[in-house]
Amino acid sequence: MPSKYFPEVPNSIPFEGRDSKNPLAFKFYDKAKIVGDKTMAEHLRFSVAYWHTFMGSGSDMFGAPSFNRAWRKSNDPLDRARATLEAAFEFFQKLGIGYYCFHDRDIAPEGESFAQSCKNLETLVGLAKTLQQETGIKLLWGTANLFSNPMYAQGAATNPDAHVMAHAAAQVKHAIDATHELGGENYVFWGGREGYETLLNTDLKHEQEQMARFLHMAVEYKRKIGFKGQFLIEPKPAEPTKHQYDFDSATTLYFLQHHGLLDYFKLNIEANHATLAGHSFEHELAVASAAGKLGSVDANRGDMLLGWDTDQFPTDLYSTTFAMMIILKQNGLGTGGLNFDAKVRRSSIDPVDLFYAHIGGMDAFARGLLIARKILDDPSLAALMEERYASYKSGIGLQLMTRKAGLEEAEQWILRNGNPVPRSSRQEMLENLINSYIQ
Ligand code: XUL
Ligand code: CO
Repeated sequence: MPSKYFPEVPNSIPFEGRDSKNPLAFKFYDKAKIVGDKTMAEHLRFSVAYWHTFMGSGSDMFGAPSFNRAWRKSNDPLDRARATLEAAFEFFQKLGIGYYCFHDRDIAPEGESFAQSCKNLETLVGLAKTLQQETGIKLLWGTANLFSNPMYAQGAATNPDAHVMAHAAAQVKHAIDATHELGGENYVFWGGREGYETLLNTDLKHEQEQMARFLHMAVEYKRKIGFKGQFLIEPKPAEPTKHQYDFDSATTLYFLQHHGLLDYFKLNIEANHATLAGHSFEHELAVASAAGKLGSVDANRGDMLLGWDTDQFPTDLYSTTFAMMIILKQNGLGTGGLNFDAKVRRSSIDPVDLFYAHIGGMDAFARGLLIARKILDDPSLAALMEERYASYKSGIGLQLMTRKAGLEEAEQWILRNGNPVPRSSRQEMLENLINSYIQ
C-alpha cells in the first residue's frame, strides 16, 4: 500500500523496548510476545475507532475544525469517503493494529434518500472488503449512527413517532448487513438518543418496550441471515440525552433480562461512560464480567475535573492494570477487543499525533497486561481472597448458602455462637502489593 497520507511515518511501528526514546516506537507492546498462554496481540485485540481517528475534525461546540486532513479534501462525498478508507488502511498497516470499528455513516456518506444512503454504504463496503482481504485487517464491530440525523432528535428506536422507529430499523438492517458482509466479529448498539430530556412528555414504559422490540427484531434478523457476530450493548448514562436508558452495566443487564434478551447480548464497556455514570471503569467491567456478559471494551479515559465524555486516549497504568486483571480473570474478551474510542485533543493537529496517541494507548494496555499477569500470578492476592470467604466453605456459611439454614436457624446459631469477631479487610496492604508491581 502506498505511503500517501502519513509520509512521515515508517512502514511499520517497531517494538524497541522500554528504554527507547523514539516516539514512533512501542516501548511495551510487542505483539508476538507470549504472556501466559497467548501472544500480546491475542490478548489485547486492539482496534481503531474510525469516527474519531479519520472523521474527527477538531471542531467543538465553541470552535471550527482545527485538523487539516489530506483525506477529507475532495468536494465529492463519495471520493472523500474512498480517500478516507485508503488513509485508514494505510494507518492500520503502519500502526500494526489488527482491527477497526465504524458506524455506517462514518465509512459512507448519507445520501438524499434512504435508498441512496444504502447504495453509498454498499459501495464503500465493497472497497473495505477488498482492503481487508489485501491487508488481513479485520472488522471488530460495526454499528449504525442513530443519533446524528435530526430525525433522531427524540430518539431512534424509542422515538414517539413510529415512522422514525421504522427508519431506524431499516438503517440497522443495512448496518448489520454491512457488518456481516465484512466478517465483523461483533455488532454494537449504543443508544445515544434512546433516553429522555423531560418526563413531562415521555412515556418511559412505552419507550423501553419499543427498545426491547427493536432489539428482538435485530436478533430475529441476525438469526435469519446467519450472522454469527456477537451483539453488544454499550451503556452510557447521559450525553447527548439527559438520561439514557442504558445507564450503566447493572441497568442494562436488568433491562435485557426483563425483556427476554439476555441470552443474545453482551456488554461493550467504555471507560469514560463508566466514570460519567459515577462508577470506576473497573466497576463497570467487574459488574459485566460477574454476569458473564463482558464482551468488549471501548478503551479511553475521561478527565475527572470535567463532567463530560472527553474520550481521551488511555494512559493511566492503574486503570489499564485493573481492567486487564478483570479481563484475564475471565480468560479474555472472546470475539471482543480493546477499541480506542478516543480522540486526539483539538490542538494536536498533525496526522502524526494520531500515531502518538494510539502508540501510547497500546503501550498503556500492554503494560497493564504485563503487570496484571504478575499480580494474578502472585499467590498472596488469591490466598487473601480465598481466606476472606473461607467461612462459606463449611459450617453455618455453607448451610446458609445451600438453603440448609434460613432466618430461624440463623437465630438459633447466633444464640449459641454469639457475635462475630471483626476482621481486617487489609485494604492498605493490598494497595501496597499492587504498587509493588506497577513500575
Ligand atoms: C459515544 C460512543 C459511541 C459508541 C458507538 O459516546 O461511545 O461512539 O461507541 O456508537
Ligand atoms: Co464508545
